[in-house]
Amino acid sequence: MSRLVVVSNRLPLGDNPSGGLVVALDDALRSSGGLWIGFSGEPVDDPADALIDHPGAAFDRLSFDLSPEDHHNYYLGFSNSVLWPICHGRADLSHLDPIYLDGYRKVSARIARLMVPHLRPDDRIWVQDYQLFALGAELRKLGVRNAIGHFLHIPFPAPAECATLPNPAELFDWMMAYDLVGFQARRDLDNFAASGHHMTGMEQTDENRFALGGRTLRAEVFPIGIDARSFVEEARDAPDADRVRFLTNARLMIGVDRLDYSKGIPQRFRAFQQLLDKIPDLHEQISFLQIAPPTRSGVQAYDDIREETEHLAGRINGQFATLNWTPIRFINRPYPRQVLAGLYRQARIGLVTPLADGMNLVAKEFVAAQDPEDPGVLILSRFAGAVEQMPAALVINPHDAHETAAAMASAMRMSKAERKSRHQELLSVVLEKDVAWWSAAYLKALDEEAAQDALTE
Ligand code: ADQ
Repeated sequence: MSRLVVVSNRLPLGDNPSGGLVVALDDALRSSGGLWIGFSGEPVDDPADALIDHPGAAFDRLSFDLSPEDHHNYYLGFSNSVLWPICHGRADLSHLDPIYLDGYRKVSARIARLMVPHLRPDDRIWVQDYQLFALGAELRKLGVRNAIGHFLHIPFPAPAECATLPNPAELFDWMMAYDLVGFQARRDLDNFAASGHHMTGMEQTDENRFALGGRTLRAEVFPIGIDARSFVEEARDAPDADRVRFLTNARLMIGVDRLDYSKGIPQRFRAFQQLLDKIPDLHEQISFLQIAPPTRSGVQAYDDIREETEHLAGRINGQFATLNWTPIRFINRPYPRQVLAGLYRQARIGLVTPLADGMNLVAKEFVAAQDPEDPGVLILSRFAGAVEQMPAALVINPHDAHETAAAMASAMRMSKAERKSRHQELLSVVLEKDVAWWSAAYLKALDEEAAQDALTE
C-alpha cells in the first residue's frame, strides 16, 4: 500500500497528542504508518534549509523551521489575521497587508521545496487546513504528480465573505491543484460552489465535481469525529478529585473553548446574565464553568476578546454572587483530556455556542462523556458544523441572548426521559462517525481519485 504523508501547520512532538486534529491524524498514521510533516513550533533566527527528522514515534516525523519574520507574516499575519477571521465571517477583524500574503506564498513555496526530496512516487499526500491552502499548487509547480488532498477544518467563506479576501481568484487556483478537497459540512461545500462560481466562473459538473481552467476537482463533505470510545472510557474513569465542588446544590453548566472570538463566549456570558436576571429561582441552582485558554496572543483581536470576557465575568459575578455561590468560574488554562471528560460528565448543560465553527469537537466530547442513564443536555449553536449531524441538541442562535437563556432554563427543567432520548440519538452519531471513520472515508476517496488519475495518464 502506498505511504500516507500528512502535512499540517503544527507537528506534535510531545508523547501525548492532544487537540482534535492532532489526535485524528495520529490515529490515521499509527494504523497505516507514514510520514507527518509540520512546523517545529517556535520561530528560530536561523532556520535550517532542510526538514529535520524526529525519530521515536510510530511513524516518521519531519519538521520545518520558520524565521520570526515568516512566522509573523505567514502564521500570525495571513493565516490568522486574514484567512481565519474571513472564514469565520469576521472580515471586520481582518488586517489586509500585502506583506502577509507575500509571506504566505513564500512559506508555502519553501515548504514544498523542502518536501520534494522526501517524496516517493506513490505517496498519498494529505494537506491540512487553511494555513496550507497554497501548498498543493506549489508542489505541482515543482512537478509533483502524486495524489494530493486537502481537508479544511474551518468554514469555507460564502461569496460576500470571499469577496473580502485580497486574492479570491488565487484561492480557487490553489484549491484546483488538489485531487480531493474535504469540508466539514454541507454548508461549506455549498459555499465553495457558490463562491467559486461567483469569483472565477468555476463550474459544478456533478454533485461533487468542479471544473476551472481545464482542471477538475472532487470536493466532498467528511465531518470530522472524535476518538469516541476512548472518550467514553475516560469520562467513566475520571477521578472524583477533579470534579467541581459547590456549597449550594447547584448544577454545573460547562463551556470549553480556545479563547477565540469565533466561539461566542461573550454572547454566552450575556445569555447567562439574562437567565439570572429573568429567573431569580435559578440563583444558587446553576453555576457556569467556562474553561478557555488564550491562543494566538500578539494578535490584537485575541488580546481584545480576553479583556472583554474577563470584564463581563467580573461584572456578572459582582452583580449576582452570594457568600456561597459564584455564578461564573472563568479559567484561562488548558486541562488534561481526562479532567475535561470528568467535568463534562458532571455537567447538566454543555454550552457550545460559536458564532461560526468548522465542526466543534467539544460538542461531540460532551455527548460521549455523559452517563447514558442520567445525561446532561447539549446546547448547540446553529453555526457549528456539528449541528448538521446533531439536530437532537437544543439548537440556538448564539446572537439571541433570550433564546439562549430560554434553552438554559429548559435544559435545567428537562425530564430525564427527554434527556435520555436526545442523548441516545446524539451518541449514536458520535460513535458511528468517529475519527477513524473520518480518516478512512477521506483516504478512500483520495485513493479513488489516485486510481482515476492513473487510468487517464
Ligand atoms: P478548534 O477551533 O480548536 O478546532 P474544537 O473543534 O472545539 O475547536 O477543538 C478544540 C479541542 O481542544 C477539543 O478537543 C477540546 O477538548 C480541546 N480543548 C479546548 N479547550 C481546552 C482546554 N482548556 N484544555 C484542554 N483541551 C482543550 C478546529 C476548528 C473546529 C474543528 C477542529 C477539528 O475550528 O471547528 O472541529 O479544528 O477539525
